[in-house]
Amino acid sequence: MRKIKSFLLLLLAALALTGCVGQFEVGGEQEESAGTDEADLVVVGVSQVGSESVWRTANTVSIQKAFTNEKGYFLLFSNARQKQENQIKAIRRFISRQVDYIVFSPITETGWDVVLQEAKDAGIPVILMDRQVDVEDETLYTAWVGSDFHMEGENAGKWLEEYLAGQGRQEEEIRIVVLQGTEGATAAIGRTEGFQKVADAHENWVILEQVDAEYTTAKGREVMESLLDKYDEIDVVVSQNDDMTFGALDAMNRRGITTGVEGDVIVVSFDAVKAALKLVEQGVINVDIECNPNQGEWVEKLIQALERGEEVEKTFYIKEQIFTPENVGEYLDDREY
Ligand code: GYE
Repeated sequence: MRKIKSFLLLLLAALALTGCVGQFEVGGEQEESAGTDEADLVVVGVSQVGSESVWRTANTVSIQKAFTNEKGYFLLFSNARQKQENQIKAIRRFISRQVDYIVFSPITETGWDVVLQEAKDAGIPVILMDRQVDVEDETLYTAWVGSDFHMEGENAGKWLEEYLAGQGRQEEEIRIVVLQGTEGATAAIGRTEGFQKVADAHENWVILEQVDAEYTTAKGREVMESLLDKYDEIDVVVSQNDDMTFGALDAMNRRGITTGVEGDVIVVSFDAVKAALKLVEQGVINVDIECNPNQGEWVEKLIQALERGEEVEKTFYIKEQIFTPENVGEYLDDREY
């Protein structure tokens, strides 16, 4: 038995030397890496939140495209499967491996001071992607690349304001439910606050309930079902990502409730992934507030600048837009995710 074990270890070592090992496991967590010798490459450790949504998968693809061996990078990619403790473990592994940069999308905003201090003490720059951290000392990270979630929420509110005005419903009571993303995540906080700001200016808007549906289709369906059990009349569903929207639509369809342009319930969604944009085109979803997942290229540009020894901006907002049945047609064909 022992012989077999040492043979396997030798084999693994030999494969590692020839650069043929495409992925490896450390401390029970799997990290995937491109299969080339890392010696002359810039080593980047990326800790991703999970694979909870279509948006997240597109975000991961953008990272993988940005950090290739051809471009001079050795990428260590770790999927935290929606658990903060897994992200903390991954960051610690990156530190002990002495990577050149740590990139990560923090699942929630709090709880990062200690591990980011460890990265700082090790002299490893940290770049935040997508979501932000709430830390005492802002120097614990170098820069952040992501979306203006507050503006996204506000845009959803402003769109609804105009839409209802167009229907002459400024005086009528408008009953709204909100499916929120992961509690404590920057995207959920910003979208909630931004929408609330507009809602506060309308006495006739009644937010019946805001419920955490974790950014997944399954949870979106479950939460929507319980809201439909509870409230006889819902005029608007605001769903903070497309995956939850798919679940909510399913729950409504099953009860014969129609949605969208011609339907009973107005649906406001976020992300704007291709499958949802098709539903916008069909008039099933009224509006989709874009959140752009293609952040890899921007993170890579930042790292290039840091490699040249340049100063970089602390915050970098990605451009995004709003899709309605009127404009969606011209974007649909080119949508990759
Ligand atoms: O909207 C959702 C994802 O943080 C912007 O997380 C991101 C959100 C995105 O799972 O689909």
